[in-house]
Amino acid sequence: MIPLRQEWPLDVAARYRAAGYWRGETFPAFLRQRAAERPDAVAVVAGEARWTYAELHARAERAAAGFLALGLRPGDRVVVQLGNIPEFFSAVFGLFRAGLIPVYALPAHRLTEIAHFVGKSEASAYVAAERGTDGFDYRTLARDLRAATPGLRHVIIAGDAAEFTAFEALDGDSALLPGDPDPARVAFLQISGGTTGLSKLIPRTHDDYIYSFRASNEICGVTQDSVFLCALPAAHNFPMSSPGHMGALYAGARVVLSPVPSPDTAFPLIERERVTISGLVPPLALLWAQAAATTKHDLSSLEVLLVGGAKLTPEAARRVAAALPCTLQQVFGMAEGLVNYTRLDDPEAIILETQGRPISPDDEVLIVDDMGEPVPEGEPGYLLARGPYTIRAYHNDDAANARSFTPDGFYRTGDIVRRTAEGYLVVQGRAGDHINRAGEKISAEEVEDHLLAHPSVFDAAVVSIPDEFLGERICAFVIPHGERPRAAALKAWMRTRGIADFKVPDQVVLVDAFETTAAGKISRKELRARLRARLLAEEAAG
Ligand code: OOB
Repeated sequence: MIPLRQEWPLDVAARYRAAGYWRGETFPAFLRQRAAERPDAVAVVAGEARWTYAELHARAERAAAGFLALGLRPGDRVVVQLGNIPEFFSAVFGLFRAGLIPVYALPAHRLTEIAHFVGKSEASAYVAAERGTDGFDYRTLARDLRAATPGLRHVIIAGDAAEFTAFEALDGDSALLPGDPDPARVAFLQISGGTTGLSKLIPRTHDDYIYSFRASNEICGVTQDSVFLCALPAAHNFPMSSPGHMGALYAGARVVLSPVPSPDTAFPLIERERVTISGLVPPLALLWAQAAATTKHDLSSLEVLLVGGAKLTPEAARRVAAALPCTLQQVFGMAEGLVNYTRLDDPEAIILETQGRPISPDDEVLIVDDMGEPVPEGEPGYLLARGPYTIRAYHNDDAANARSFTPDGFYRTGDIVRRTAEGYLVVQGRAGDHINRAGEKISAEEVEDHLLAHPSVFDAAVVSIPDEFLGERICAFVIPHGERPRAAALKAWMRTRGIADFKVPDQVVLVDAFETTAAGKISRKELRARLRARLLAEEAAG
């Protein structure tokens, strides 16, 4: 197995410890501590389940012993694909407790993606729920996965497990549980948004990640009296750590899981549980704002609504802030690390018009031009970041590491930003060819590769198109090969590729050829830019 690494230079790590960012805390230790301090406080509410800290801790201990009893060993990786159900927490804290490494997949991922995560992480086990909220049966996926990934030894299913191991039945000898992990070691693997090709794996350590949500708690006002509503998928970095369910559990607060993020489901939960804080992507925030105008549910307990994952325009921010009875907090973050927040007491103009400033005084932010030189203050440029919770490398991906990090360890975020005189960042665009569809990041290259596998597709170029509701949508330009494929048929075929539904193009445009220049072929990047510009011009012309 390729060892998991996430290392900062020794002197830098020493500085982060001395500054009190890295305190040697770990996931299993903090849950044990909360369970000891406030055993009867409710930690997780989901459907009918209301688990206290003592109960969550006990369930995690039992799951941990059960994972080891299956033959899994500390350091083994386990792909976790669980939606917003309470087992998400007993599973991941069980894995942490056993020294196992969760690899967080989203409920929307399908066979192709899960097989990639299993292969890339060399996972020994896969944990999923019987079914998703959309009715999808993960046991079917698990069957195909077993055939596709011979290294996978265990499938563990929450709910009706069929021929697989039942999560609820996991049990073992707690005397065999290991001691707490080394806080400097990798705790889990998060999935990258993926700008080029397939998703990369992001190793995060106990020290760095716990710092990010402990500091976020302070910035977002989370205390043990807070009630955090997790409406986005729990496995995503934003609802996990900004300040997220992990921040809430760290604070000893209550986490309420909403199975889906729609106002119909979330608003009754806000009323019933007196939710104080939640986080949404911009399209959902707009939906909530619209629904709030006519709802009969009492939303007055809400104090803070975080919005991020994609750009919230000032106009949209104004609408959200006006419609909801709480403070809007913009958040601009990434699974690789750096997170920026507007502060709760910032002037309105900053909250509406910027994406915030970094969490840490030791977040180093550079804004550079094409040559890597810092741009004049206030000018837009590429954002580079380095700091106490920003990774220095992806797992097992030399090519991506060479592309994504500077020799002195800055992460190239791919975002184009400018910094205001007050030190706040305004996101203006991005360098990479990915589509940010309602906060889901989709690699143009990955979608093109799938399209190219269709017999009637000669060539394909995938671009993002501004979309009023989604922020951006996926448009595929396709040169047919032989018979002209129908757009609907091509989309339906994409759905058979075992990929997340959000990667299926929203729009397919058939073209006879792609432009070339007098000098010959143009780059993919330039081609995508031209196609996009042409479509936008045509749409503007009506
Ligand atoms: C969050 O994380 P990821 O890893 O899914 O995506 C990161 C990328 C950023 O590089 C940026 O391109 C975009 O998503 N993004 C935003 C944004 N927040 C994220 N673009 C414009 N405005 C924003 N507010 O999306 C994520 C992780 C932690 C907290 C919040 C979001």
